[in-house]
Amino acid sequence: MRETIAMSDDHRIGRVKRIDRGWSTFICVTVDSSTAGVALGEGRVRNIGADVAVGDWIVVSKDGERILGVVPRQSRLVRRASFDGDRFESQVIAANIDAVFLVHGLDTKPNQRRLERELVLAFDSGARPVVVLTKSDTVEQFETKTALAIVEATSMGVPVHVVSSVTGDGLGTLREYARGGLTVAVLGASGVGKSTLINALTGSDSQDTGAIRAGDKRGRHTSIAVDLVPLRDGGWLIDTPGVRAVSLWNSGQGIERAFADVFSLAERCKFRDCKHESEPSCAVREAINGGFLDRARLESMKRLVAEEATLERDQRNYKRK
Ligand SMILES: Nc1nc2c(ncn2[C@@H]2O[C@H](COP(=O)(O)OP(=O)(O)OP(=O)(O)O)[C@@H](O)[C@H]2O)c(=O)[nH]1
Ligand SMILES: [Mg+2]
Ligand SMILES: [Zn+2]
Repeated sequence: MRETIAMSDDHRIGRVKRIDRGWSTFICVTVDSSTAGVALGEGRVRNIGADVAVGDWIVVSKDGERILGVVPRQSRLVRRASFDGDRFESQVIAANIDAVFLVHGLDTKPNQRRLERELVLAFDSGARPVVVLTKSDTVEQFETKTALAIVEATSMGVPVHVVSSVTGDGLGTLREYARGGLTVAVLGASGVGKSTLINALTGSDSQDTGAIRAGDKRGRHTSIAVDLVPLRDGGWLIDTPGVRAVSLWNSGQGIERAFADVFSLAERCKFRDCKHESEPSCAVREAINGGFLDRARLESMKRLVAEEATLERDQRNYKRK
C-alpha cells in the first residue's frame, strides 16, 4: 500500500506510527526528485477530534495542523482497556493489519491459557494469527519439540514458527508475512522478545530492548508504546508493549475459531444448549474422559465466554442509561 502514499498540494497522506499524549507521529513517503528515490518522512500532528490508532492511514492538512480524515480500517486488533468507573473502554492496539505474530519465548514453558486469549483477539481482528516461538537458541531440540506439541494442541491449525533473533534461524519465513507491503502486528508478554525480533527483521536497533529478570524470567516492560516500523523493502511491523493480562473486547467469531475443537465436539452433544456439566450424552465430557480434550482447556473457554457475556451486559446497561 506504500506506493499509494503521495504528496499533494493541499494535504499529506501518512500512516500513524506512534501516539503520545494527544499527538500522532506519522510516516509519509515522498519521492526525492534529486535522486528519484523514495524517502520516508516523519511528521507530527495533533489528534484533536480524530479517533486514531497506530496503523491508521490519515489525511493531514498541508500546514500539518489538523487530521482531515482517517481512512476506514480494514482490520483492527482490539483489547479491553481500563474500567473508567462507569463502563469498560476498548483500545485499538493496531489498525490495518494483515497478520498478528503471537510471540512466546522457548525459554519458559508455553502458556497455553495466554495463547488461547491471544488467538481469540487475533481471530477477531480480521488479520491472520501466526504463532512465533522465539529464543530457540536457548533450548535443546527436544525441548523445542515438547513446546511445539503443547502449542499445537492449542493453536487450532494456525502456522507455528520456531525462530531465534540471535542466530537468525527462521527469520526468512517470518519476513514473508510482511512482503508486498503487508502489515504484521507483534503481540506477546513482556520479555518474550518482540522488539528484539523486530530489530532482527529490520536489521536495525530502532526498538529498545531489555534484559528479563533473572528470578522469574519476566520482562521489565521495556517498550511503553505501540510503534509502527517500516521495512526497507516495503511492509510494516508493529511493535507493542507486553501486557500482563490479555483482556477481551467484544468477540465476533474469535472464541468459536480459537476453540474450534470444543465447538465441533459440542455439536455432537445431545442437548443444543449443553453446558458440558452433568447432562447426559455430552460429547465434550466424553472427550475429556477419554483423554482427547484437556479439561483445563474447556474451563478456559468457559471463562472467556463468561468474560464476554459480562462485557456485553455492561454495554447493554450503559446504552440503556
Ligand atoms: N537468546 C535469545 N535472547 C533473546 C531472543 N530474543 C530476545 N531475547 C532477549 O530477551 C530479552 C527481552 O527482549 P525484548 O525484545 O526487550 O522483549 P519484548 O517482548 O520487546 O518486551 P517488552 O518490550 O517488555 O514487552 C532481551 O534480553 C533480549 O536480548 C532470542 O531469540 N534469543
Ligand atoms: Mg519491547
Ligand atoms: Zn456437552
